[in-house]
Amino acid sequence: MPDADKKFASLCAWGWTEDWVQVWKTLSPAPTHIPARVLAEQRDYLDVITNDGPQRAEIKGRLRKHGAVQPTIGDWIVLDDSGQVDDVLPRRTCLRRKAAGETQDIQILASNIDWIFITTSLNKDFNPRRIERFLVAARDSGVNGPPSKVALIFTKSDLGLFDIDAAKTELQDRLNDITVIATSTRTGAGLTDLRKLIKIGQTAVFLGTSGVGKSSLVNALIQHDTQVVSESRSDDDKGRHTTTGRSSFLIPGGGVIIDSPGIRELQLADGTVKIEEEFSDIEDLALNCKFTNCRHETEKGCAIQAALKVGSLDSDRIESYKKLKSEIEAKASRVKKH
Ligand SMILES: Nc1nc2c(ncn2[C@@H]2O[C@H](COP(=O)(O)OP(=O)(O)OP(=O)(O)O)[C@@H](O)[C@H]2O)c(=O)[nH]1
Ligand SMILES: [Mg+2]
Ligand SMILES: [Zn+2]
Repeated sequence: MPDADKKFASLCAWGWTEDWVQVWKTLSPAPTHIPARVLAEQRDYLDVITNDGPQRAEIKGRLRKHGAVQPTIGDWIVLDDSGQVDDVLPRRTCLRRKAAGETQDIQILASNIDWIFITTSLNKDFNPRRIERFLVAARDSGVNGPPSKVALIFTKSDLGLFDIDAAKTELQDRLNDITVIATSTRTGAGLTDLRKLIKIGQTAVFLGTSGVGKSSLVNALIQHDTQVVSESRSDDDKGRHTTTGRSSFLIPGGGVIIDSPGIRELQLADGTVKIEEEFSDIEDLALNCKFTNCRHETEKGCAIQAALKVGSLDSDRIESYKKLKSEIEAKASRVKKH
C-alpha cells in the first residue's frame, strides 16, 4: 500500500483509492486539511466520514457562492481543521436529473457511484418504459471516465406475482448485457448475488419508485434494521414515501450502499412534479402509451384513449390534465427564451 493510502487507511472501505490520492495531490491542500466523504446532506450541514470517523461538516465561504460546486452525497471533499468544506474533488460519476420548478438547474442525486441499482417490483410497479428512462440516466452518469455500471433488481420475488423470465423477455432489447437479479428480503433470494456485486470500496445507489423495497434491501445488506420501512397502501400497492432523504451505509465486508427516496422519473421537466401529484393516475397510464411523445389524441397504442374507450378514465379529467400540461409547456418555453 502506498504511503499516502496508508495515511487514510480506514477511508479505503468508503472508497478512498490510490486514484483519489493522486487527485488529492493535484489540489495541494494545506497540510492541516483532510479528505472526507459526504454520507448524507442535512439542511445546514453535511454528515461526512473522515479517517477518524463520522463528523459534521459545514459549507461556508466561497462554496456558498452562486456557481460554486455544491458538495453532494458521495462527494470526496477537502475538510479544513475547523470542520468546514474547503473544496470538492472532481467527480468520477454523477447521477443527475433536472430539478423541479421553473429552472433549468440540474440536481445531482449522488456522485462517485460505481453501481446504479434500478429496483422494480414485479407487481403493478413494473414498467419497461420507466426502466428505460432510468437506464438512459445511468448511461449519462460518467463525468471523468466511464459511467456507473447498472444492475436491474427485481424485488419481492417471493410474491410470485409476475413471471421473471417474462419480464426479462419484455425488457430484452433494452437490457443488453446488464446484470439482472431477482431478490426477496423475505426469503433471502438473490441477496448473496447482490452483495457480491458491490466490491469493497465501491458504492451503489438504489433507484426506484416508493414502496418497491429499497430500504428493506439496504437493511438486508447492512444486516441491521437501520432504515425505516413501511407497508405499501393496501388498495393500490403504492408506497408511502417512507424514506425522505438520501444516506450512505457501510456494508459489512463489502462496499457502500446509498438509500434514496422513491422516485418515479429521472428527467423531471419543469413543473411535472405538480402534474404528477395531481394526475398520478394519468401519468401512470401514459407510461403505457406506445410512443414516449404521445399527445393522447389519435396516436396508435395510446393507453389513455384506450382507458377513455372502456370508461375507466373520465373525459373531464383528461381535458384538465391536457390543459395543465400545455400551460406548463408554455411556461417552460418562455423561460427558455429568456
Ligand atoms: N413480500 C415482500 N415484501 C417486501 C419485500 N421487501 C420489502 N417488502 C415490503 O414492501 C414495503 C415497502 O418497503 P420499503 O423498503 O419501505 O420500500 P422503499 O422502496 O424503501 O420505499 P420508499 O422509502 O417509500 O421509497 C414494506 O411493507 C416491506 O415490508 C420482499 O422481498 N417481499
Ligand atoms: Mg425507503
Ligand atoms: Zn397516449
